[in-house]
Amino acid sequence: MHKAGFVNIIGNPNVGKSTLMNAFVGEKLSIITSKAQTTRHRILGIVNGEDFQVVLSDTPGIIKPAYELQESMMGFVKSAFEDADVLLYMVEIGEQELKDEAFFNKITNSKIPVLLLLNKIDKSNQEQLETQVQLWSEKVPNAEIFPISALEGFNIKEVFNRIIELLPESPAFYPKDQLTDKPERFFINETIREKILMHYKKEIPYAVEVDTEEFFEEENIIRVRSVIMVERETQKGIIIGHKGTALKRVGVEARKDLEKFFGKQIHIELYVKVNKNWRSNVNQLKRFGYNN
Ligand code: GDP
Ligand code: K
Ligand code: MG
Repeated sequence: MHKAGFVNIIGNPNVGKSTLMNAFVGEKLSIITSKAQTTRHRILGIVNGEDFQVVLSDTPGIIKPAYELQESMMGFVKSAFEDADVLLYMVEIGEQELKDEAFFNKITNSKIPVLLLLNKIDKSNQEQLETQVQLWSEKVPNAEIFPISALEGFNIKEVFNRIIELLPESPAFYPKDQLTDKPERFFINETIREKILMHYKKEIPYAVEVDTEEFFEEENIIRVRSVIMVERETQKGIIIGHKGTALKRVGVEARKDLEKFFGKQIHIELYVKVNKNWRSNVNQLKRFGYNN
């Protein structure tokens, strides 16, 4: 018998959704930083076995949209409710507030099985853990609760086994050697964006989008040319930095990660361009893959 289905990870920003998805897939498909809104898209990660295929989807954290880009990000979250066989609702130890009541009601009224993953238990003690498990079992009575550490891989296997049990009998949806639905360029864009999130402060990370305009794969090397889009001239100066050192660091760190990801040498050419208000411009957003 072969099982296959869709498993969607939802929850507040920064609880560890992308960390979990990468842990399941065993590859860094989703970028991870300590900043909210690191994940902007819905990203599929596929785990293949002889008699199963689990199609996970990582989504942006649940927020109240303030501009067009965020509207689109929440569209990805909404669709995650609609096509799942199993919902993974992730919360973190110490989390109290539910940022969006409507989403929370969808979870508690879900007809789809819900696994509530209480993450980051590596940061808690036994007493705190027991209190939190009690709390969440009252808040979401329809869920099965798994205390986990996505970062350390604790209890991950148990969650995975339960997912497989819950999946319907079905042939695979994607070829068995496929890991994701996203093209190579997407991972280049995202890796560069991760480095920007890590190294620049305040509004810079949120004003940035990356677009890989050229991608040439040769036998021993991949050559790419990517543009970093910002909204204002001053932001361009900050991204580049004194004598270009700041931008250079982004390029060097992204290259190291991407060489691991592709298993090949990579040459990245980076440049910065001002593109006013791309976050509010529907046509620009479509171009960057936010149409959903
Ligand atoms: P997302 O916004 O829900 O996708 O969260 P991320 O996966 O980007 O993680 C947000 C932050 O929490 C990052 O700094 C992670 O390293 C950290 N994190 C994720 N899982 C764990 C965990 O199990 N334990 C601890 N201590 N930190 C974690
Ligand atoms: K994050
Ligand atoms: Mg994320």
